[in-house]
Formats: sequence, structure tokens, C-alpha cells
Amino acid sequence: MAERTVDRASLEMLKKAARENIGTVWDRFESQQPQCGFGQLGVCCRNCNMGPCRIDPFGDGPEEGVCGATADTIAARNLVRMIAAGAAAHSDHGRDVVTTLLATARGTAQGYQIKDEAKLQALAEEFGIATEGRSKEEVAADLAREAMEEFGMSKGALQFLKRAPAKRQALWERLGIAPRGIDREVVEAMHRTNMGVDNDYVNLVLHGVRTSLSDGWGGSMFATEFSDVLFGTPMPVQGTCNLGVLKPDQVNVIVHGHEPTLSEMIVLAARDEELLKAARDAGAGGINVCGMCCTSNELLMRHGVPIAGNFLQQELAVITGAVEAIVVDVQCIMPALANVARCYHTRLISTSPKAKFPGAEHVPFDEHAALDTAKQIIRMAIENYPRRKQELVQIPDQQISFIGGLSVEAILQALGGSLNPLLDAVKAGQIKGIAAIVGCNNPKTTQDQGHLTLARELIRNDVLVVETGCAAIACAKGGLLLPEAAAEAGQGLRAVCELLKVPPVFHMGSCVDISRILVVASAIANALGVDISDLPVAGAAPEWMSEKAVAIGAYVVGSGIFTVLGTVPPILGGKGLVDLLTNGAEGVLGAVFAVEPDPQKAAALILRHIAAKRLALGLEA
Ligand code: BF8
Ligand code: SF4
Repeated sequence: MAERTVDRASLEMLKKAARENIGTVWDRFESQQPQCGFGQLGVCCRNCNMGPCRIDPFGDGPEEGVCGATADTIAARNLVRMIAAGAAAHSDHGRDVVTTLLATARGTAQGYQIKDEAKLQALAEEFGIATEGRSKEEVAADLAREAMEEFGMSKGALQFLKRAPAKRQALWERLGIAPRGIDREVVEAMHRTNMGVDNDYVNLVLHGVRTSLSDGWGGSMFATEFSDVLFGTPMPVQGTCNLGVLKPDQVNVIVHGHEPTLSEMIVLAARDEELLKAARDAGAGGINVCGMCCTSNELLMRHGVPIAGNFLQQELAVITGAVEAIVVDVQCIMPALANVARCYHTRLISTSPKAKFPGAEHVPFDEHAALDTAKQIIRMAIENYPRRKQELVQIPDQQISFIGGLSVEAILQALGGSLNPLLDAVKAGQIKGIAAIVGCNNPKTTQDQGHLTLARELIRNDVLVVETGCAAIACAKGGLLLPEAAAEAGQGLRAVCELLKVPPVFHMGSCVDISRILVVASAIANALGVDISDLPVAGAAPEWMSEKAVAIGAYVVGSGIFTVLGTVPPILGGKGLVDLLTNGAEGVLGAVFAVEPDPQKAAALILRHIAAKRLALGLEA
């Protein structure tokens, strides 16, 4: 079995967990071994009650399900359902931000305001909404209503698709995969994968790509853009990261999950004078709000709030014994947290009607009383401070500073207002290409090792790396998000980073902010007059685990970007399907997937791909 982690803070907490006899995700992973072979290959189906059915991968048993579905059909249907679930998660998050913007515009939301008027104006223009002589609230209300239309189905195609290069838009049209409505594609994915509907794996995959595009160029893009309007567009900010951000003498509150609508209010509430006084009265030196997973990325990007850790550290944060409350909304929250929290004084507080946890306290959060609710939650944490069991407290002495907040706007600013310096560096070969490393942690691989090894290998070879999600947190912990990390880069990239005073690895935000990466890729392609698939760029998800990552992988490939997966997707039982995704898709979408668990070899694949694209563009490899 692989080493559990390369992160020292995590290692220290794993030892503490073992001493205190507390099981973690790694122990549960071990107790699941061996994991079901049919599931791993994607050839089990329970889409109807004639089943469950499974296909024998060795050819000794049945080759079809009861209905006659083959391995390719079953694996493709399962894959499309993963994409639909992932797209639904991102897009439903996007919808919540849209709803909050509407409530803010109408004056019915509490605590929120429209922070980025310039972005509001730009979006209004993009959506053809009049701005002349109108208040920002009127414009925002119209914009939010337009966005809501895009979730259903009214206009034929999503507005943001127009941000893609013309060639890509034409390709989507020609293939019939331009998404028509965000919810519509998810619903259609569920319809098609229902027993006895779409049984052609090629046709299924095409709709899977369409569904994923409705996430990347739809739901996720709305989440990003509307969060910027409400909470401000991120600008470079210094943050600190890892479990050492927890403070021994303060009320520690961890916000974990995804939607900034909750966490923004928690941050605001923690600055309330009355509550700060209450904390002091309880014997604490202050209130320390830290983030976990993508919520932390959202808060870091806009407020510099410290990041306690990435996905596999959620239980470990509680195991420090120093967390008064872990406040969660939706996505990537392990139900196991309730059991771990019980071993300490930690209160696990769920807030979303969509996500309840047995063993958690539920404080319903909605935008109409957002600030009051956030204050109530902070008060619960303060009350809990005196219950901390000092003998169980052990905070790893591990924290590191890093730079985050590299939105598209921030990158443009760093480049002096235009992409040209970046393009010139790419053309001159100082920067060979750009790689996006994104996604999760997964106990199937050593925590953070895939992210760090791949990023180091790429920057060493003059590839600029852009990151989001738990990948970005991994590299923050590894010191790669500091300008000093340019010393690890190749000569060309190093010179560019030193000139611009930027790190060689850019933290671009949470997972929905991969939409920012799509915008940058489109801008570069447009500047060169080519399609995204012509660019020396690549994607990678070395440690992915979530269905959301499957949706991301599909829209990244669907947008023309070669993508390497580090953990094996559950599709290998469908031979035709595998050939389509790793080979055939090149001729259709101009990009394919590769699967490569070894990050060194993954880097080699990416470097080879970038060299080939450079040659095709007439640039020196
Ligand atoms: O949306 S990278 S483990 S936290 S799924 Fe989850 Fe994966 Fe982390 Fe954020 Ni993204
Ligand atoms: Fe079996 Fe077909 Fe039903 Fe799936 S849909 S469970 S393969 S009969």
C-alpha cells in the first residue's frame, strides 16, 4: 500500500490519531480492500431491477446484462452519470450564488452587497442588459434573472459559450454538443442512461461531454463570475496554509465545503466587536476562522483567510483537538467527521438543507438572515471554547505562506494590462506551455505527492502551472506558490517569474474557478487566431476522487485540452469506450484523456504533448 502522505502536518496527526485509537479515511480505505473489481472496471449496472448485472472482464461469464447491455454501454452509462452528478454539484452551487445575487439586488438578503461593479457592468454588456442610467441593483436583478434562464432552457445555447474561440464554438455546433441549458443537460443525461434509452456508447459520451460543457461554460462559470460580483474579484493576496494555522489560544472555527455565500458571512461575523468581546470573556485571545477545501480557496482568494488543509486533512484538523466548530455546507464533507468530532469537544455544524449529517447539529442558513445565522454559529463556537480538552490539544508546527488570488484580472494586471508579455514568452520558448493541475486528494495515492511531483517536474521544464482546488492547496503546502519557488523552475520560466515577481505555480481559486482557466485559454487562442486544441497547454488531475472531477475532465477535454488522470477512472471494462476516450476523441474533439498514475511519467506525457503543439504552431519545441 502507498505511503499515506508526504505532508508533515498530516503525518503528525496520523500518529496522534493512532495513539488515540481514532480511525481516519486511510484506515477505512484499508478496510475496504480489496475493492470490488467489477466496480473498478465500471462494468456493474443497477440501473433497473432486472439487475444488478455485471460483465465478466475475463470473458468466462456473461457478456451482457439481462437487458442485453454490453460492457461498453454499461461503462459509458456509469461514466455519464458521474459527469451528470459532478456537473449538477458545480451548477447547483452556481445557482445558489445567482439566487443570492438576486436577493441582494432586491434588498432581501442580509449582509451581502455588490462589491465589483465593473464586473457587473461587463457581464451586463455580455448578456445585452441595459445599464445606462440604472442602479447597480436594477442591473444585477436583470442579470440574475437572465442567468436563471440559462439553468432551464430558453435560448438554445448558453451565453458563455461565446467566450470560446470561434472554431471551438463551430465544432460544438457541428457535433451537436453545444449545451442548451444547464439543468436540461443533466436531466437528459439521467434520461439517456435510464434502462433502455441510449445504448450507443459513442452517443452517450457525446452527451456526457455536452453535459460537462454545461458545467464548465455554464454552472461553474456562473459560480465564479457572480461570486466575483458579490464578493469581489480576487487580486494577489498572501495567505498561510496547513494545520499550523490553528491557534492554541483562540476560538478556532473551520469553514469547510464550497459555497462562499456561507463562509463570507462567517468571516464577517467573526469580526463583530460584540462577538470578539464574548470570545475574550470566554478566555480566548480572539476568533480564528480558517478554511478547508474549496471554501478555503474562496476565502483565501478574497480575504487572505488561512487555509487549514485540503481534502484528506478534514478529519486531521479535528484531531488537533483545537477546533471549536467545523461548519459545513455542501460537497466533499466526509460523514465520518461526526464520529471524529465526538472524540473531542468539536461541534460539527451543518447549514445546508441539502446536506445533513447524522451526529451533526443543524443550523439552517439562508441568505435572508445570513449574518444573524453566521453570528449564531460563531457564538456556538465561542461557548464551546471552555470545553476544549487541553490534554488532547496538539497543533502541528507546520504553516507556510504563499500567494493566491490569481484571477484572470489579476494575471492581466501582473502582465501590465495585456496578455502579450505571456504570449511573447511562450512564442520565444521562455515558457514552453501552460499546464493546469487540478482536483482532489485520494487515499489511493500518497497525499499531495502527485500534485507536487508533477508541478515540480513541469516548472523545471519551463511549463507555467495554474492550479485550483485541493491541488493548489497541496502546492501551497509544498512551497511552490511563492515567488522564491521560481528557483526550482527552468531558466526561461524563472526569468519571467522573477521579472513579474510571481510564483511559477498560480493559485487561481476553487474548483468552480477552473472556468477562469477556460477564459485564459480562450483569450490566448483568440490572440493567436487558433483553437484551444492548437495551444501548448494540458490538464492534469493527479489525485482526483470526486464525480465533480469527472465532469471537469470531460469539459476540459471537450474544450480541446489534453488531460492526464492520475487515479484510474472506473471505465476500463469498456474496451471500446477506453479507446474512444484515449484515442478516438482526438479526431472529434482535438483532445484525449491519458491515465498515468506515476507523476513523473505524467509530466513526460504533458511535455511531449506541449512540444508537439509548439511544433505544429511553428514554434521551436
Ligand atoms: O471542489 S478538489 S476534494 S474540495 S472536488 Fe473536493 Fe476535489 Fe478538493 Fe473542492 Ni474540487
Ligand atoms: Fe441489468 Fe440492463 Fe437493468 Fe442494467 S439496465 S441492471 S444491465 S438489465
